[in-house]
Amino acid sequence: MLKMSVLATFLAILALSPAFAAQDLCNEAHMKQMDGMIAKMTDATKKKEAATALDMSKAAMKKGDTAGCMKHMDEAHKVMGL
Ligand SMILES: [Cu+2]
Repeated sequence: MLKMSVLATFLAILALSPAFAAQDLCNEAHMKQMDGMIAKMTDATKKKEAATALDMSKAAMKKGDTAGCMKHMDEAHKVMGL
């Protein structure tokens, strides 16, 4: 039961946190945040996978392709277990 309430709290924080609102994820600040989170990953394979997805997300962001940016960002998040 404790595990469930921790998860529920975590999800509530994600939902409420402006940093994790979908429309706010494709920006330099969040990219920096992602870089930091990926740098802390311990699984080398997943780390590389997440970094690759994030690179594609950054490339899409530079082109002004928010949908593409979100798509690759989502991939990176999934690899990171978010
Ligand atoms: Cu992200």
